[in-house]
Amino acid sequence: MNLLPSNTNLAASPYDSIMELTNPGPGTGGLRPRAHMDHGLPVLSLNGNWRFNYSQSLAAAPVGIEAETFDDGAWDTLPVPSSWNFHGHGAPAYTNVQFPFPLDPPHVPDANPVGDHRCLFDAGQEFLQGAVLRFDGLDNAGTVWLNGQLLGTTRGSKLSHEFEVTGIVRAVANVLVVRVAQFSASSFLEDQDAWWLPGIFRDVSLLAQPQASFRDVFVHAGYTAGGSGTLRVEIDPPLPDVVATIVGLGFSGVLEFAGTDHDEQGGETGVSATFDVGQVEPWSAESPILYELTLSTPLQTVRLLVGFRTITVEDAQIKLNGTPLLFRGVNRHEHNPDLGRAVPREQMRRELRLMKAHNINAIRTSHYPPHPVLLDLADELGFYVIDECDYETHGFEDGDWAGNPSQEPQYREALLDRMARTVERDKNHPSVIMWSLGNEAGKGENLRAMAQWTKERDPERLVHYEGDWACPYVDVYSRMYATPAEVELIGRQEEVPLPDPAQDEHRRNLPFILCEYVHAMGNGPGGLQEYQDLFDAHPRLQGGFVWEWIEHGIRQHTPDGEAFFAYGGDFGEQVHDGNFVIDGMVSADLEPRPGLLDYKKVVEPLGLAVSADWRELAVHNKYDFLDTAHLAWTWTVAGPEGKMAGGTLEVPVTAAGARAVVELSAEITRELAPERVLTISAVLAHESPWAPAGHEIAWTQQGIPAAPQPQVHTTSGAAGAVVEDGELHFGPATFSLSTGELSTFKSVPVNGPRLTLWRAPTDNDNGKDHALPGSPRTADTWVAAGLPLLQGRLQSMTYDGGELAVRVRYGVPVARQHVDVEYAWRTDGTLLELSAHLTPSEGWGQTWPRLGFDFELPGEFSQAAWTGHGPGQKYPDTGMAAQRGWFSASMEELQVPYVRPQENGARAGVSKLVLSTKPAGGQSVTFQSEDFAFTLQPYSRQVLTNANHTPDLVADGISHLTLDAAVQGIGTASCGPGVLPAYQLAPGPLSSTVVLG
Ligand code: IPT
Repeated sequence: MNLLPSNTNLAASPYDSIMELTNPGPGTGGLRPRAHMDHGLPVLSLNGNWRFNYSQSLAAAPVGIEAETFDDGAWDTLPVPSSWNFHGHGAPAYTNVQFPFPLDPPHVPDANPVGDHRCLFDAGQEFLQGAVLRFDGLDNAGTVWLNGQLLGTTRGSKLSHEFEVTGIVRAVANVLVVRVAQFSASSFLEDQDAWWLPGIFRDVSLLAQPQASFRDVFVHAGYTAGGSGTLRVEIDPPLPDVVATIVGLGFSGVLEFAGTDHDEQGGETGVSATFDVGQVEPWSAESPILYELTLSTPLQTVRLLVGFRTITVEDAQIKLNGTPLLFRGVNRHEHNPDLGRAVPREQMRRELRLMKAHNINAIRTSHYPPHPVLLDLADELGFYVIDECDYETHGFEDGDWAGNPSQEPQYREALLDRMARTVERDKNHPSVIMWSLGNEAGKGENLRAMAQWTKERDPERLVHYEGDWACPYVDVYSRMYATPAEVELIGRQEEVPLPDPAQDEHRRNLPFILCEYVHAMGNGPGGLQEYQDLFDAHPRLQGGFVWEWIEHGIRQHTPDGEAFFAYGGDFGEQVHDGNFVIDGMVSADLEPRPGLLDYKKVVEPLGLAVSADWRELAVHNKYDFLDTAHLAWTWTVAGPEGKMAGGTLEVPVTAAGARAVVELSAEITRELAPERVLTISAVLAHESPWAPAGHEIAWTQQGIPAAPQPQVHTTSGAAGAVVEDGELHFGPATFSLSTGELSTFKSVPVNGPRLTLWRAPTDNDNGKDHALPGSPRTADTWVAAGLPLLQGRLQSMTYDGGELAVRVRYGVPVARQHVDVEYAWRTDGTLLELSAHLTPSEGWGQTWPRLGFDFELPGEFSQAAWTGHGPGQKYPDTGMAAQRGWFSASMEELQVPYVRPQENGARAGVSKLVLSTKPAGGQSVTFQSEDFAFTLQPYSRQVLTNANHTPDLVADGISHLTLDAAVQGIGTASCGPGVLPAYQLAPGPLSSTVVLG
């Protein structure tokens, strides 16, 4: 028996002291952070297939893996970069605010998955004079060995980490070993609202870095009021005889250092004087002009794309080159439905092109710095970027932020390290105009220290942080999900004062942005226009960033191969937040949701309006910098038969911010007639890097496409009512004597109408209105009122020789409240007119989701053609993208495949709907009414209500049609304010007439 020395920790793993998973500090052994750039020296990508071994815990992980001689022959193969959960190892897990492990910092759970990675590579001679190994993203804690030597550890999953490998790397047969633990003390700093996805998910590279080469460059490129560019360059180390050239400006010269800077780690930087490079084209998101700057020595040429721009805060406004900005922004997480956080470059480009094509001009990189390539694209395509540090501690909020790392000294170094890694990596990007300290991390001295460090290092950009509303160390007053009413007060500088007058004075003079607003979860967001109107009205309000850009659905397949998107809880997680991760303007595979189309319309950079007499077009150029010279103009006149006339339009060039009124030609004006709609569009005159020529930027319409309503003249003998074979025959229709409902029309089985007050709750219906703290979920109030269980009881059916009157009382189980409906039917033998008079009893709640009538037709009636708003869906506070006109679509096309199925697809402002069995010709039934909405679905509302994923929506061979006389708005209560009063549907009496033909 061996006696153990006293104090031996029997539970320890031999790797504990190397991996230091409970160390709250930054990683160890790495190099100081620096900019990403084309450094003009050899780079070897180590991306590819590596050897991989997955263990459920450190205790279960193999030992000796770092040895060159370790035999990994039995290991799996894994692509790097990757999120290993997407390659058959472990499972993804989703939580929003809550941590899925005990809140016991800096300790990590024993069930801490470990991924061991091994890669064998040849480097070549060019790396032997000096080299650096770089990881661009490794979630969460890495320990790295090269050729058996420990290099160190990484902390900060979405930040770059570099290790010096000079003297360790060999020309051939290098063995790189990386042990990744899913959780560490730093997991408490990375509580972002996303899947927990471990892995080396960004590039790994080896960079040649000989002694006498640039380690780092910081380019300061400004723009003066006089129109010239200024340049100041910091070079680490301060090498002699560096030639700086900007070919596009005919600028070239040897850099002279006006001084040197020393950092804490002993590094030295040469700082040039600021010099004037002459007249330049400034950079902006609207006109992203970049110049290539080269910095050359005999050994290397560094290439940087430089944009000249100056960002300031003046008059409580953020200004770029002296001009106030308006952010039309989105929050962007990194996600791919098949790969997790390892987002391919082509996807990044596609995402940014899609954003530009939808009039988006700003990105907040929520809540961590993005893949470095994203910022290259943002510079090139033109976006204002709030670059956010990889930092969130939201799960500490419960319990009043006790132990929050923002205030804990033990986390201070790690937080400063994260901030430095963010700033240093991205400091040369003109698109980055603000640094953000992180998201939802409470308050505390560590945040102040991060802000201070940032200001000292980069005084030429702004500092953002939303979590401390007193704004003590930031340049912008930023909030999330504030109501329009509060935003308006802030816009007027009339917000509720802070207790400390000095702090209040400071904040009241800061510009305001909504770093998150209008939660794009499911059907919605409602109420976009109200915010935009405020941004337009008050200069202090500089726009906002929609939460969020992309849904984080994970593509899965049913046993019979049907694809669908999975969300939280679908992978057996014990603790999860369900579909709260599905809240984007585009699906996980980048299909625009209706909310994106609405956003494009609401933020369009032109305010256009045509006068009622079609004689004038008013143009308001809402760009911050661009005139309208890049646009071409088209007009179209449409009617029931489609496009009637159209052409191009001459619109004089209007300067940024200016307004003009253009007289429309007689060719257009003479088209004015009832049942005609004029549409004027501003489109790209030429191809741009993000859209082809002809791409629409903005549009306006004049004219109402209302179909004339048919009159039903009942002449004697046109239609008597007779009872035959147990049914009532009335003109072209038959009715059930037991329900009083229509059973056939024109020999087509048509069942209905049946009053409905229910909709399959949207995610916003399921939310709690932030504006009314303590209020219940709206959908719960509807369920409590029994709306899903509404049932009719036929009270009477009478025929007076002209009119058939059917009285039905609709009630709900348990309760007394009810709605009485009198259906009055008339016919001229061909047409059938229905007037419904509805009288609710006392005792209903505040709102109803809808007031509609259900019909069922055979499933072959699957083609809709309508007059009204389209082609997309529209609810009272959404659907700004829907135009007025004449549209058609199949039943399938009418559905919006929300990941968690819910009410969708209503077409509004409709005056005529034709349902047919074929796109053209075939049997048809027509519904006409002054102004209604319709939904047409291949499954019942109950199926839609109960579905959790799209494969649950199984067609039942029936066309389920609902005609709505009124609809409740959508709002954005899934996170934010609910439906604004103007869009709420209060229970009340109503009369409505529809003619079937
Ligand atoms: C806000 C978070 O900042 C964001 O990351 C996301 O979770 C969003 O909510 C909802 O999807 S915080 C919220 C509690 C106001």
